[in-house]
Amino acid sequence: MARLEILEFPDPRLRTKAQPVAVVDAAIQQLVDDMLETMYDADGIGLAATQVNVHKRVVVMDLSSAREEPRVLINPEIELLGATVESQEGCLSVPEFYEPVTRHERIRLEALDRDGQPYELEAEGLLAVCIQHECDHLLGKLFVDYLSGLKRQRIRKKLEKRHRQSA
Ligand code: K2U
Ligand code: ZN
Repeated sequence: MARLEILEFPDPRLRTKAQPVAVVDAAIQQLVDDMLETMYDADGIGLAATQVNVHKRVVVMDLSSAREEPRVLINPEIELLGATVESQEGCLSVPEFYEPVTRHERIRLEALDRDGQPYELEAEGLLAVCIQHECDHLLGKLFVDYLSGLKRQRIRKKLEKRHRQSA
């Protein structure tokens, strides 16, 4: 297992569109395991492969309080259902910033699990929000893209300054 580096906004690599996984082999399973270790270490409830500079359609999540219920989404496809709802979002790639984002309150998900087996589920609440947030990452989209240009620029400037100071 390995902890991977998480890219931070405005790193342009976060804008890369992920490619579908052709075969769920040992290399993909190792990526899943490394992403889970990285997500748990960063206290996140989700992580997309894009965030660790791997441009494949792979997402891991764990919304359980005990942090013992990992979810693996390979080649996820979602159908947006229900009304829209606004909730506070953060992102491991936009650390320490939280802003309201509007998402669909319910979604239907089709994906492959860590063994390459297909599954589907309907999700609502935080699980639905997180799945939409992670699938946006695979399209090179960040939650700051839903904010005003002024708010996005303010966040970008603050993170660029923090990156310069820690260089
Ligand atoms: O993609 C990521 O950076 C992981 C996010 C997932 C997430 C974003 C928005 C709403 C729900 C999940 C991180 O886990 S951000 C930290 C966090 C933790 C709990 C609830 C909200 C945000
Ligand atoms: Zn994120």
